[in-house]
Amino acid sequence: MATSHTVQNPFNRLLLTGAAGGLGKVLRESLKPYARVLRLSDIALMAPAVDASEEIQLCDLTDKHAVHQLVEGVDAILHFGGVSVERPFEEILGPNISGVFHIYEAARRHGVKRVIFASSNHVIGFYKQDQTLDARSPRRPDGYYGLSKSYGEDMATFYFDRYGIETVSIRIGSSFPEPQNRRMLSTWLSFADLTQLLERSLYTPDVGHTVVYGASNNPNLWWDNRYAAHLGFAPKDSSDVFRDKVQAQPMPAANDPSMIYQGGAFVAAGPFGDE
Ligand code: NAI
Ligand code: 15L
Repeated sequence: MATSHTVQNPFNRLLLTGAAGGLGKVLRESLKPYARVLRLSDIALMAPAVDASEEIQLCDLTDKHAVHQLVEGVDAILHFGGVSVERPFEEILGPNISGVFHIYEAARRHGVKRVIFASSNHVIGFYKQDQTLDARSPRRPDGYYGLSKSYGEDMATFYFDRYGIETVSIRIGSSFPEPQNRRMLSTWLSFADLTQLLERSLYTPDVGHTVVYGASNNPNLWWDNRYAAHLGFAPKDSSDVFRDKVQAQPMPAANDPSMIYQGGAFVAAGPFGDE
């Protein structure tokens, strides 16, 4: 993705967790204009820093002390690290639940005023695909992963109410190079639109705790961003250009969860631990 444009007020130092992951690798490039220094962190190894504009700091989100060291000296946090799919509760607990607590506690102790939280559509995954939701629709998590993101959103509300730390929680739909199936024709978020949404989330003043759905300008959207209008997010891409390619795939059965629920196959994962 092109990153050549100049930003008037880049942050001095931004922290990106999950930097070795699928989105992390993309954001490592696309966030460059927004910070003099991008601190890149993950539990997994990643490519070394290219120059002084990057800092690599390996960190396990379950390690409170390490997270406190990680957050020192940053102006804002883009929290993308953690388990990103449905897994047994015990695997999610440390990285996603303790991890998000460690991030907010470290933000409080180091005076960081803004967090961008990579939440997920799986906080509302049990709604049917013919329903339109906004940020005030009651959450209906579709598994332990969705529950952990729901908890992260509550953590964000608490840290704003109690300590004034602002958050934009982005309920990302499906952010991949292309929509991979029929469901993603509704949920797809292009990398360029994700970057625009992060830019708006970093620079918009007085966001409190804002919840925004992260989807491109797709036909047949299930999500209404009326309560995040102050962000000024205006997605430019659309899944429509991939429609023919996706619709050439075999049609799933009518009772397949991917055809019924907003969370798709996640609603049918598990139970775990019965084997
Ligand atoms: P990913 O699984 O590729 O990246 C997540 C990264 O977190 C990995 O590099 C992993 O090593 C790291 N991580 C896991 N446990 C950790 C720990 N204990 N300590 C430190 N780092 C740890 O996922 P992806 O697709 O890049 O997603 C990034 C974020 O966005 C995740 O939080 C995910 O839940 C969220 N998201 C992504 C969506 C998408 O469509 N890609 C949709 C909705 C939410
Ligand atoms: C997510 O939350 C996952 O992190 C991602 O891998 C996709 O499964 C996405 O949701 C989705 O719902 O398509």
